Amino acid sequence: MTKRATVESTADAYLELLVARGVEYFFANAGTDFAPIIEAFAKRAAAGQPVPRPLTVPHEVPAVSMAHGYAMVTGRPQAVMVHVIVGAANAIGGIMNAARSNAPILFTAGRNPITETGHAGSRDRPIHWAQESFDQGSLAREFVKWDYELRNFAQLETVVDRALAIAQAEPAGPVYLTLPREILGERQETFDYAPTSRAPRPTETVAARAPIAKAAQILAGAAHPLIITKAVGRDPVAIPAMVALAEALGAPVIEQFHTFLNFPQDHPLHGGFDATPYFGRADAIVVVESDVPWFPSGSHPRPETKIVHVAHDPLFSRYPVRGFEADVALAGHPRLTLLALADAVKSIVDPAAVQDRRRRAEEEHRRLREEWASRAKAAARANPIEMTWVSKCVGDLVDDQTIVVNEYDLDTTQASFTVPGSYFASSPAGGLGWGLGAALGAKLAAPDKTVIATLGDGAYMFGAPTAAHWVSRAYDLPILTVIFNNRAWNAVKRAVHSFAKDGWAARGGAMPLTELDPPPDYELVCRASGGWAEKVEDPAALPDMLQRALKVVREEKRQALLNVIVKKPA
Ligand SMILES: Cc1ncc(C[n+]2csc(CCOP(=O)(O)OP(=O)(O)O)c2C)c(N)n1
Repeated sequence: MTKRATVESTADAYLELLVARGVEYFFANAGTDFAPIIEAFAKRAAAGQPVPRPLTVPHEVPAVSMAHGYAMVTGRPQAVMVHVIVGAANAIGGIMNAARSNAPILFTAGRNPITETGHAGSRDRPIHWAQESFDQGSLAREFVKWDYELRNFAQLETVVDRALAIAQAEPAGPVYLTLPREILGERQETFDYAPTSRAPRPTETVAARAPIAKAAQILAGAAHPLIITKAVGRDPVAIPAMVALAEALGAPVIEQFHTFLNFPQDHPLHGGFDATPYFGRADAIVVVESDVPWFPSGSHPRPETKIVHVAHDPLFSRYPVRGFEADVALAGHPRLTLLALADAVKSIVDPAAVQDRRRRAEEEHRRLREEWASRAKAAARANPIEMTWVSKCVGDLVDDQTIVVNEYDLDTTQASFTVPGSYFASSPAGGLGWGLGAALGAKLAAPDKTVIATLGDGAYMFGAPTAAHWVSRAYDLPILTVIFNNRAWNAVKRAVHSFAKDGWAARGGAMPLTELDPPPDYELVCRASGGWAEKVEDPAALPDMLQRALKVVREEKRQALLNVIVKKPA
């Protein structure tokens, strides 16, 4: 059974279809290629027809990051549209982030008209010659799961449904659809389409019984099993399955380089964020959704340690080189794999050994918390403010209605994230500028939650803050931004220290190419878009300032920003 809609153009039909497919938002950074789309939005508004809500985002980095933020909270892809090749080029850092974080996005760009005359959408601007490229899809191709150019009206439904289905199929990720202006602008009268997508939706998968049993044998037979994870929490429902496996084994769970909340931090088997101290003893390790569980050139497991990988794609096949070895690799939905493993382990493991391990893991859990608390205590009065103290003060604000989007500097030892979907960190791709947009997208997805973006001053600047604060005000998305302002790119400095310990750069004064002094008054950037924003230099004032900022966000529903001046790294 099909549905028939009266439409004026392909663009009109496209919007009709996006709504029918549940796409709620259309994050856009427009150009001349948008003319048929803008006309269709206006026509549908005048006719009272539904549309995905159009949001103007005046820079492509936050535009893509907003769709990323929305997808990481809801799991659902939204549409992003940017201006031909130049908009796509600006957006691609964000697409790389989304690809490596498995965030589904329908990424689209107009395609420059190819006809010089003869169509409603033919070239009529000087840029229409220089903005054509030989292969526009190639700009994004390596970092999307699929790309295509819409060739004609007849294929609209098939192409959009295929794009959305591929984006969401695991491992999820962005897809790229280019939309030629002539096609979008073509006159149409009716559009017949199926009310719901009939594109194949691959079902959840789990490894066969034999490899699960083999992995369970390895784990149940180990004296010191260990679980390392980075991103299994992308699926919040997988977290109870992680708990089930950890409890079945009595094994500590380490969130190493984590980009999601993967295991409740207050669970006694949460073993912290650094696996190094465990490697000497671990005789079996389960690596769960982790592209980089350790550094082969740094601290790593003993060669005889048995390794089990659990992931949608344990090969991380989109990475050119990744040499982490495995004795058993269990592909499929980690939630199902972990539950199956937990069941298999329970039936064969020695309960006394589990009890014993659990007792030791709990002791270590307590010891670590004491160590982290004393670190915060020591930092509390330090002036200039220390990063640890900012982390502790922000950490104290986290409740079960908070989402933190962390691009760089929040130290999670100083917080206690326990609710699935409450913590998100930068993509493994590390394209800076993600945090501000992702926090706005998260707020759009979870309007009743308090969203806090914790950003380095570097990360803040990469996030096109003028555009992001504008979006926050224009679309009523009040978030709290906390800038950890060390007036430097410390990550780059750290890389230099590790590359050339005590070398020229480390011994000299100001390290070239890593300094951000003199710092702008970032609070003024937020105030320029109607936000409440202050600079904080006194460590004792920080908790109160954070409370005031939260009040602004929660009660006045206005964005807030704290520019926290912290100790400058060497
Ligand atoms: C788009 C992009 N450009 C450059 C880099 C390289 N880079 C990695 S970390 C970093 C500095 C981050 O600075 P900041 O956010 O202030 O945090 P800090 O390192 O000072 O803690 C830079 C420039 C990057 N990751 N992404």
